[in-house]
Amino acid sequence: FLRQPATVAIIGAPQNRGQPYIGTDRGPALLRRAGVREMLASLGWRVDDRGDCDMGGPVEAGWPKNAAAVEAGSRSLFEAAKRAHADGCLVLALGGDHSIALGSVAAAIASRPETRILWVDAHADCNTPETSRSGNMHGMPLGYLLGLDGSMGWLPRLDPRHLAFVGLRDVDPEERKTLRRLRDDGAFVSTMKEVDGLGIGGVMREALEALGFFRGGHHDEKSNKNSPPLHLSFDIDAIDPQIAPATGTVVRGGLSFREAHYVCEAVWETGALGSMDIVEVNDGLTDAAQAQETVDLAAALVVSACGDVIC
Ligand code: Z70
Ligand code: MN
Ligand code: MN
Ligand code: MN
Repeated sequence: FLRQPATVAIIGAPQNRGQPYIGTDRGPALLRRAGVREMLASLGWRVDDRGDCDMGGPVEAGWPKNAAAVEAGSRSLFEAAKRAHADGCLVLALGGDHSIALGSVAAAIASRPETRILWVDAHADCNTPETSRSGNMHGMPLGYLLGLDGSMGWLPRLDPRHLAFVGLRDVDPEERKTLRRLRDDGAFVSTMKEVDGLGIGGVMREALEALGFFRGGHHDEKSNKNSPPLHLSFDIDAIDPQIAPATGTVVRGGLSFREAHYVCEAVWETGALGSMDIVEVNDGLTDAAQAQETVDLAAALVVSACGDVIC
């Protein structure tokens, strides 16, 4: 594993079937138009844009909703992302709704089983078809990946000890029970309460330490030389809706602009970033200026996680 692969592979995953709104499917195009590729290139990355995966499949009734389209789309991302990992790339998945993490996280784990997952989200996304009240599969990727539902036989299993949550604040009753069990099984679970109590610096330090990254202060990336890779799954709704309003499930009290950037900067400083998702941007739900602000922030966060440090 190259600690800082010289090539970032960009894979679009224009999925909207994991949630109720049209518009998340435009995420990859919006992020490209916002200049993600150019900004990464200006940081010194070789940018290998591998285009968009087929997220196909019709809207379907049934439970969970659109199960066939979500599973097929995630499997096509799974295959494309595995190829990019095998090529030694940093793998960047542009969503699409958060159901695409079924593919991107699975590919990271299948490629390197010790991969750690940092899940930055207002939501815990650990429902199953049984616990979900909505039937929307963007609320279930971790449920499937953790093996809480066994119906997707192609998925590798995520070990809860390899998972950390940051930014939680809108968690269903059944998910709260699941989170307590996951925490007992070694997951790092934090909410906005911990951001308030410890500051984002303290939360990220604890989260990354729990995942086995640096022990002695976060500018010491040498201490992570032999660490496993880190996958960052960033749901834009982790950020406060005053700053990132263009998303389907807005929940007040989210990360500030600076906190969101800090999360990405701390991820970069591990020296271990192997893959990243940016998901749930939807330009169809706000006015154009709000949509552009959200898109531009999403693009900036990707670049931040990929090493946009001042000095
Ligand atoms: C709720 C559900 C969710 C994202 C909303 C919401 C899930 N827990 N996930 N927005 N990204 O429907 O399962
Ligand atoms: Mn999510
Ligand atoms: Mn392990
Ligand atoms: Mn969310």
